[in-house]
Amino acid sequence: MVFDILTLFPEFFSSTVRHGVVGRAAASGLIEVNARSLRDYTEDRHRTTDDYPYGGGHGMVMKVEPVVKGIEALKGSGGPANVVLTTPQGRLFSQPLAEELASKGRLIIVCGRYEGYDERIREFADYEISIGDYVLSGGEIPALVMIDAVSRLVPGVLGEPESAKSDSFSRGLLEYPQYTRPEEFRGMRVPEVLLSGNHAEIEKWRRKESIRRTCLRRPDLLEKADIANGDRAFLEEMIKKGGPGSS
Ligand code: 4H7
Repeated sequence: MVFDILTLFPEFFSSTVRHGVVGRAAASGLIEVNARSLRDYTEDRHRTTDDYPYGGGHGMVMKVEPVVKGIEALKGSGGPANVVLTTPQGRLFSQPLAEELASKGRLIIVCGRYEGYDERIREFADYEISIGDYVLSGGEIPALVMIDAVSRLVPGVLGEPESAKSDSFSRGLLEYPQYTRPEEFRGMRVPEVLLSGNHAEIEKWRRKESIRRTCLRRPDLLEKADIANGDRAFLEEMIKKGGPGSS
């Protein structure tokens, strides 16, 4: 999977690509992250990437030529690529969208800055994506979010293919509670079932806790979640009994 980033701040990306899961994926060649400066695609002496808005108003607008020249230069080398614009006006990023992007093989991600894009830039994009309903000062953090979420889905990046599948949002449910040593901390004990060594019971407990937690914190997720028949009975029981915490 190749990520080509067009940004005013290429240094933003260098440390991410050296750490953790994404870092190891890059080191082993499973992913590649290339950050290019938009200034490389300017042609004026001052390497200008912004300009005043037509019609007036405050702030500056990202110029069309450097972005489009950058996209075209990158498209002209390497394999076919899909172009992603980071923008608060885009489609909301989600696990299914991460899966779709992971199937593309190569993404060119444009990081917006200033007060936004010259509208004509949108013509050159396949996707406009927002990572959530809040305002950021640039598209670099959204790009990093997408790189992380998409890289995890590239075969071989997480040990076994199972690890990505069992991840919380992949099944549409929140994760079950986890514990590690010690068995007791300030009077708070690890649930007995987790110490029992009974793997079938542990599995059942985890599924139930996953559903309980989702019901309690993100009931909106339950409509789309893939819940097996046996678990559906538990969910119904929990709703009847007056909601989470009662079973
Ligand atoms: C493109 C267009 C993404 C990029 C406008 C980017 C939030 C998100 C940006 C803007 C982003 C997200 C310019 C809008 C500055 C906000 C104060 C960069 N913010 N900006 N304005 N939710 N900002 O994905």
